[in-house]
Amino acid sequence: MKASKRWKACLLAALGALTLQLADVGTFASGTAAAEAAGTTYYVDSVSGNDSNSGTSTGQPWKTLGKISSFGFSGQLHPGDQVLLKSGSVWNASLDIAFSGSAAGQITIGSYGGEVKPIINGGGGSYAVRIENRQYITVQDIEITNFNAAKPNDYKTEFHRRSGVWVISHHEGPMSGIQLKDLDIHDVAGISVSGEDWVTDTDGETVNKNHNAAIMINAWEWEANVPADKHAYFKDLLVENNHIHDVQTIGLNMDGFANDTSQYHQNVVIRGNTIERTGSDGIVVGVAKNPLIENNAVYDVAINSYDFKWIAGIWVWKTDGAIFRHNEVARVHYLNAASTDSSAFDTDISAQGDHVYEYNYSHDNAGGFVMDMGQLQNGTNYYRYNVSRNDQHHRSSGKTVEVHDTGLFYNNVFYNDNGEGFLLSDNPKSTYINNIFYTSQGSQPYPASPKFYNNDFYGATPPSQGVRNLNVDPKFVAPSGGDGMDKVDGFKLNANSPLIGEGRVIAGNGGKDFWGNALYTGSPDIGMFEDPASTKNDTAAPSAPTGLTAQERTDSTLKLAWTAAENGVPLDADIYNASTNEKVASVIMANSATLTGLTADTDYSFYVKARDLSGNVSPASSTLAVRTTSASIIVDDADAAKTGTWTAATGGNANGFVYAAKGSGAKTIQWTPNLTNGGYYGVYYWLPPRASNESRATNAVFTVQFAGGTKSYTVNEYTSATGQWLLLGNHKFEAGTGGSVTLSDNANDKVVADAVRFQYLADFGPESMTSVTVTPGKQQLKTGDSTPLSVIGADAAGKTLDLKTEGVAIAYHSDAPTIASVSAQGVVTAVAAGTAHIQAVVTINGHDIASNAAAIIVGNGLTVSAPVFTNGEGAPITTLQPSGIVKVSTTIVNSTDADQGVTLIVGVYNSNGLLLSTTENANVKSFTNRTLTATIVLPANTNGVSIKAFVWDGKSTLHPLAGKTLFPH
Ligand SMILES: [Ca+2]
Ligand SMILES: [Ca+2]
Ligand SMILES: [Ca+2]
Repeated sequence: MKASKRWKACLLAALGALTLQLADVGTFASGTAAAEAAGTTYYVDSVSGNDSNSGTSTGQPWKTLGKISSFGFSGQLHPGDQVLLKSGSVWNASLDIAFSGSAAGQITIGSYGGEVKPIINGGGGSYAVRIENRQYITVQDIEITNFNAAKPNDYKTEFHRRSGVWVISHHEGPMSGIQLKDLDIHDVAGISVSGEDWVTDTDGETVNKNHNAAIMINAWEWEANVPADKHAYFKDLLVENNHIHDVQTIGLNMDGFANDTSQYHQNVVIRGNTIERTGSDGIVVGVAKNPLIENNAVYDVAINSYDFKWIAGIWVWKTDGAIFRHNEVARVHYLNAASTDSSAFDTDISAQGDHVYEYNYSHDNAGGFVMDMGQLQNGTNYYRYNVSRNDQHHRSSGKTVEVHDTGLFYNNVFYNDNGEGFLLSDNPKSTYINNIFYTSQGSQPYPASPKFYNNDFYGATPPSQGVRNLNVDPKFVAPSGGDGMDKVDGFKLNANSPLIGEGRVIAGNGGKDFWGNALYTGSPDIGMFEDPASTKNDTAAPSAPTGLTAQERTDSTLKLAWTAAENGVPLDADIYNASTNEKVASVIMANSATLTGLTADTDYSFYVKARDLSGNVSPASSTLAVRTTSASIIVDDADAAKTGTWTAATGGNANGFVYAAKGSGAKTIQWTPNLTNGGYYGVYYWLPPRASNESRATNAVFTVQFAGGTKSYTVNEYTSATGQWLLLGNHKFEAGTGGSVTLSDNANDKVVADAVRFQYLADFGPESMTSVTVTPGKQQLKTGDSTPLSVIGADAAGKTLDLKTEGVAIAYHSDAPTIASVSAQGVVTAVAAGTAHIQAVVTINGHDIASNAAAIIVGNGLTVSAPVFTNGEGAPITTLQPSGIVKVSTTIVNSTDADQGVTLIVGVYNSNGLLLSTTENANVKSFTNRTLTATIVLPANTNGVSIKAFVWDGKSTLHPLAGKTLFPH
């Protein structure tokens, strides 16, 4: 018996459970600037200025950017000073900001003399404006470009490291107080064509697209031993109200190198920027602690590239917490399956802590609303009060929501009226509450693993595995589309919406809806709108839960079950330890919970209180007294009886383990427990981890001697060996030493022997079973596929047991073996097209129990006809007309819906084989023939242009269509 384990409550409800640890959004300083210091103002005029002037009046302006740099570099600019560039001036030069303000005051570079911003054309160098190892600098109200006017398209054929504003820090300690505001940055012709591929630029440096941005913020270190106070990062950095457009680069990219979060960028605010028509990503923030990214509008991301990869609208990596709010992201582009990503938002690699996405408007993005990399440590991605409108799922995974991290989605609107529907990741760590899913795709398939509570699924059948998911018209005010946050107003609910007052209380919810209405008015509403005028309110507490019982007991766990409902809906519940009145577990909308970490052979008592959707708490249930079972009994190899010589090895479960070379049965080891009480036990074997070069038997035979018989289990000690308890089977034993487990050296290679564990299961075993079910009850296979079936027994109370692991006889029968055959072990093989049924007959206590007949539908998979090319009127075409319309049609025969998600993709290529554009068609999801048609608009110049059609089966690689695939040919 283990000494008192830590009291831990683990939640496991019949329908899934969740601990709601909701993000509490902190308040952020707004890119804190230095204190205001009175300073001198200098003026610069590219037309009438003269560097010999004093610069201190509009009548005595300087002329060049070089004068600013040299004047500042020689220490003549001071905190509080301003250097203003005259409206209408143009400099074909770069500006090096070689000076710093201080905590006493910023040095500001700005403009004067009119509304038109002065222009700095960088001319194709690595930057137009650079701030290197400087701080307390504000740059504002300037128009900035950076391209080579003599070769404006050189970015297509050459590689240049080019940014508009380049802020760098290296080896000089943290740099504070950089502010970039109201800049107009465009025509920055950097590297956008190579995705994440590394290329050698014109200076011989190895770079990729991530080194180029309209605003590039770098912290670098290239030496191993940097003094502690010299690590490079930024503090109090503000990028606000800039207009970045028509660039061949990322819009804004902030990177860094630190691994220690104390050297992450701090107090970073990216606010109010408009970013349009970029070469790759919109906004990327890396290596930052709690960056705030708010009120930005990002449109047509990556439209200026023809070879991008892994891009997204706004995303973060290696962040320790982040907030994205009130941002609009629209039309993030996508080229083909290789370009992937293309989502609006992304929590990317090496992130940790809570990331909050709230009040954002995502629409018409090719790769969907959001993705993550499944690497988030010690945190949750929270998505609340956002809208995703007509986001698509053109990415390698084919998902609108591509998530692997722990994520909680609540009170969002997913709206789709373009027939694409939503495809959500089948992620068991995702929970959806109070969301509206509105789709025109009637056969919407929702995944099985996420937890769905109290959402509205309109336009398609709600997922069956959820709890209280509605299927009603939400009655939006007037959902429309288009750019601008005001276009979201149509997703408010009409006063007669059936979703008002039907939501579920969420604690720590941020306090307001998308429009700033307080949470909650009366009972919560479903969706992103909390109607401030609603009067619907539930203030009545539910009745006390009834029927509290211990459904399952082990030596360390108890599964409690009860009944508590309001209007037929299971309620939230809190489980209390009755002797301390401490809350030990909570569940969402479920009537059971499994408590873990308990002590064996110990008395406990519990009561339960229920909470309704509005948070009203019931009286306590009656108290349940319950005792955990005896501890499991472990017999180590050291205590087992051996014949022959076994060799000792270190490691394993306890006191090392032993092994024997392959033999013919002369060497045996027998583990014999001394059981204090009779009954059913789970018999487990500890398989020590296998060294990578170690050979082991794949057919070690373990024989269990139980009350009334023996059963042998073949264990693959080679491939299964990661160091874990493996269940051999559940068997009945008498009290005492009559039972045992035996292993011999009669195997195909070395056998290893460590510990055996007997886990008491109480009075529960095969003879309790009254019904048998073969699962899955229906499945579709392609000819040649093989798949194992499960055989599950259930007793009258609904407790289940996997009978394939029991010592019971199971006979399988196929009613059409020429279509689907079944082996003695219950493995089905699809032989030919058609439908067969498989039944299992289980013999228990001398009588037979027959299972359901599981349907096996066998098909031949996918066949595709040759494509037909016609013009807009349906007539066959022989030439490609400039700007003409081409329709491409093909017929798909999809013999099983295991191939669902078949897509026709048509690409237009130039004479060099470069993809100019693609068009995709909706999916095929039926068994029958289906014609797909894609419409292409040709470019104005069709010299050398060709069209190629593909079929994407949603699973592996692109399949070119059979037959005539290229036009012209
Ligand atoms: Ca309400
Ligand atoms: Ca109530
Ligand atoms: Ca051992």
